Amino acid sequence: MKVELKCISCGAVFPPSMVIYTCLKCGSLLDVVLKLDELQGIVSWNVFRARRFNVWRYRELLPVFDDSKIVSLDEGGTPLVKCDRLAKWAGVRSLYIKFEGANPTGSFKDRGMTVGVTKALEYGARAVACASTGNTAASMAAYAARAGLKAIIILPWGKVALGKLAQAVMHGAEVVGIEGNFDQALAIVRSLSEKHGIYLLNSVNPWRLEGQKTVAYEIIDQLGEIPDFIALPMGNCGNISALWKGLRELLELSLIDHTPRLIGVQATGASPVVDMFKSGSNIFKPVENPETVATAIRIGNPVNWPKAIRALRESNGLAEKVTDEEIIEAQQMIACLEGLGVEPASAASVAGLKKLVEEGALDADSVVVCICTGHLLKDPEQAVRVSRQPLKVKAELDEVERALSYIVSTAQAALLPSS
Ligand code: AN7
Repeated sequence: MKVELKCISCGAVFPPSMVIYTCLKCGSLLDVVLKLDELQGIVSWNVFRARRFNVWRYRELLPVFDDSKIVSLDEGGTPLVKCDRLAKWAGVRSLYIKFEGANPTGSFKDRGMTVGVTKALEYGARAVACASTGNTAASMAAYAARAGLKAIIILPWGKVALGKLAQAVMHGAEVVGIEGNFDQALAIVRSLSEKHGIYLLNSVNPWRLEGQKTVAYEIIDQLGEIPDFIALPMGNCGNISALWKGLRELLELSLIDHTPRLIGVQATGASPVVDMFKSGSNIFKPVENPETVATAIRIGNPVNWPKAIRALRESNGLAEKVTDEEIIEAQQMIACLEGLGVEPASAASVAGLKKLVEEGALDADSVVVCICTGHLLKDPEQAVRVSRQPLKVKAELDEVERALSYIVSTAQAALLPSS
């Protein structure tokens, strides 16, 4: 497969053998560019669908050169769940949730890590590193363990959800918490990686996005049609960049004849990309002290903002920011109306959709896919905090009945013979 690294700003081109993360000429972001004309007529939905449903179903579109080095946990192939009751709540005709919590470590990051950690092995790295709000850390730790690589993680102390921290330490990563936020952690790990020759696995690494783009392939593959909109949360903005790249590749390969519009959602306390997009400005202003209950997207200076703005503009997309209250309400609705457990950041996609419908920015007759990026169990403390607390009573039937008096009488009406 013909592959090159190309700067998104100055167009400079570099060979895939170089271990670089940004343009050597101007410092801007890099795209992995695949020569898709060689694949015309070779790949088709039928070719893909004859294979197992995971990230590697789309092997021809994944720029890995040595199959024997692939590090996989059978990631991807996640459910696309039709959510009729939630659709009604959000105010759209048709709504699907792409449930990324079903990935091996419970988030969409696994799609990127299977490719990213494989690249680390191809390059001959001995250690990998990332800064993280939690999910990247959990995923990298697991894939590094499977690959036999050392994992180094820098995270914002006290701001990473318990489930994610549990994964990172259990998989044997070296974890350092800084007295600072994600943006500071990312700046530190970028220097650390450069100085010590440690392979960097944040989403500034363009190979990781190659794995993450498969969510675009899967949504079309599963739905069998092109949705009007795909909504997702934005943090460091790797996922929206990857999603858009995947969609453009499908278009170039004539596997779709038009692209969906993207909806990028951020939390009000961390919304630099939404603000820039809505203002129509070309000047990016980072948020100094980002804050939100959705700690996964508590990011004020997203490294991939230029790719995110490009994705939103090219797709004729929409952007919205949502409050913590709106995020929590959406999380509860997804859980109670549909039985899907997602973490707060993931619920932001649904909260943003509902808000856009209310504002009249989005046609209620639309077919929408919301990508729910991470599992409820990632942040169990938040889930307990915002939910009705369990009742504690004596171990006696009448005590339990008294506690349940309302619900027991309703259940009785439904099941007891009515004689
Ligand atoms: C559940 O783990 O940035 O816009 O360090 O965990 O691609 O950054 C996590 C991000 C959305 C945002 N949903 O994705 C990290 C990290 C969940 C997330 C995002 C994240 P990007």
